[in-house]
Amino acid sequence: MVAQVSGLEQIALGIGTLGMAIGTVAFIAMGRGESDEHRRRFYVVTTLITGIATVAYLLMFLGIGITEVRVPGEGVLRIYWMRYADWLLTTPLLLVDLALLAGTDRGTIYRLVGLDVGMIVVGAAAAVAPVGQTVRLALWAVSSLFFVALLYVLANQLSAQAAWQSGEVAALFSTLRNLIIVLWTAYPIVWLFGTESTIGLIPLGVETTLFMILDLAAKVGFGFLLLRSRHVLAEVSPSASAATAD
Ligand code: RET
Repeated sequence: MVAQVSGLEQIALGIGTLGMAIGTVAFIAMGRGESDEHRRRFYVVTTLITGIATVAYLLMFLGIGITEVRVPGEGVLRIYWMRYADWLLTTPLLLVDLALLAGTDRGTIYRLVGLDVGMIVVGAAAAVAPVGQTVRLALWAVSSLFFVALLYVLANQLSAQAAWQSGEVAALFSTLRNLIIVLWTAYPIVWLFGTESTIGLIPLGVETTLFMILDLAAKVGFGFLLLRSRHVLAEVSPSASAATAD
């Protein structure tokens, strides 16, 4: 469905498209000449993240990926469902990047990705379902439970496994993990006070701008911090988790 996009929404989506595209080109350039198979995975995964987001942002900018949802008692909401398609693909990849850095085991990766997918799917349902505010808030709470469980795994299992890495790798892991904890926590807050919940303290143009800033920081900012540390990536031990695998 192609919808009219204008004003602040369009400016924010335009900046988002450009920012993601610049990040993608930069990450491709940074990854050129990287021959080590293990290190290449960081470049491939990170480039994929911003590449997918570039397409999602361009489509939203063009008015594709927007739907109108009739909410009982509230009227009609304009919902950017493309966001959730983007997040469904890219948030697991961000977690894979962090897990590769920690040198974690497969079980922990599956646990993280499972919780993440649960969080996004329930969040998407809360946004697009033609249900009233109470059900929307209940689904937001369920999605937030997945999120809290995800943060728990990040702060516990994953951090314990990263502690087996060299000092510089463990320090980069801590920086990126903290960045994720802070930035990702802002999403449910913006959502709650934005239009999807129907609380509507934050109008759609401002909400689109806030998500754009968060998305650029969580993808391009995160990617730069990770990939600029070439010598640190060279120190990552893929098997560091063997001692703690459960
Ligand atoms: C929703 C609403 C329901 C409650 C929760 C949410 C969490 C979303 C998150 C999104 C992260 C997106 C990222 C994008 C990067 O570009 C779905 C907003 C908990 C954490 C990191």
